[in-house]
Amino acid sequence: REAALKEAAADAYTADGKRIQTFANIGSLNDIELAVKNHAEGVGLFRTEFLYLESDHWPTEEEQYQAYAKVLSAFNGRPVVIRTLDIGGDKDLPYADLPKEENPFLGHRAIRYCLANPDVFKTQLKALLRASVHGNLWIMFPMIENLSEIRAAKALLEECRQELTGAGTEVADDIKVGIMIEVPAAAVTADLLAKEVDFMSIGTNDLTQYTLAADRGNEQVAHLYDAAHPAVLRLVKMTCDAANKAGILVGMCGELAGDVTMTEILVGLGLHELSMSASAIPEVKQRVRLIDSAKAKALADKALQLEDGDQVRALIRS
Ligand code: PYR
Repeated sequence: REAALKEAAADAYTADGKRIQTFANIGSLNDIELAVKNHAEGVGLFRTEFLYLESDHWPTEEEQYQAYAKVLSAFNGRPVVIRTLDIGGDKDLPYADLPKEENPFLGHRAIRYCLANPDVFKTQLKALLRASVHGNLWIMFPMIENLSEIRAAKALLEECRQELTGAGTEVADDIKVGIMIEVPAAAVTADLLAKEVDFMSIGTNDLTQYTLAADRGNEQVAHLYDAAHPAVLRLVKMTCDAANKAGILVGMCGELAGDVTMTEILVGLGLHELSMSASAIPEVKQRVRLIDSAKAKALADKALQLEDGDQVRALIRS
């Protein structure tokens, strides 16, 4: 029993010694406890939306700082990937006065909204920078579609840093900056985007819906929405290849990352980090330890040649 407890607490390596980081997705401050208890090796997606959704006003820099400092401290030097505000799409804010859109998922959401509203964005970025001294902060921009968005977001981040340090506020100097890959265009041009960032994380929920043009909330097309579709897996592979070539970290934080039946294929596609709901971590860690990375790569290569998600799942079962 003691050995089992020790194994649960240990970091995950494949049978042939390749490190696969198993991180937690966190959607509220209450999630921190289970993530720590289940030995998450870090946080791969801290969704900041709850701070905005649970508030009746734009959360202040101080309110945000408290939340970010809390999660950074709880993870004690382990990486904590905090995603900047991802509103729009299916997430509305009463006090934000977002215009009604015909196609909100193709509309003014996430980084697009933040770049157009620099006051909102800078408040969040300053709260993040101030909190950075409490741990190992990685900042992640959502819904990136092109290079100029990354450059504009980084320029605002730098502006915030200058303003804070100019006023004598301490900011960590080793903050990593990355992007989510959830728009097909970003996956296809991942080699270009990789030059501007320290890490990339694939959001398979949005990437799947955009790749297959199937709204994940629409029952009539739910049968088309399948993250195991080889078209999605090929985009994952392109992203991993680009990241590995550029020598940066590549992870996954969509629901696919917590599907233990997919772990071997995901490792075979070249991911370094899988971020999931904390409840899935123990099982995924166990699975990682059984994997031989050469066999996983062969399995992934086979999956990429199949016709649909059902064939991919049949391959896994066999
Ligand atoms: C996605 O998979 O789209 C996320 O935002 C996690």
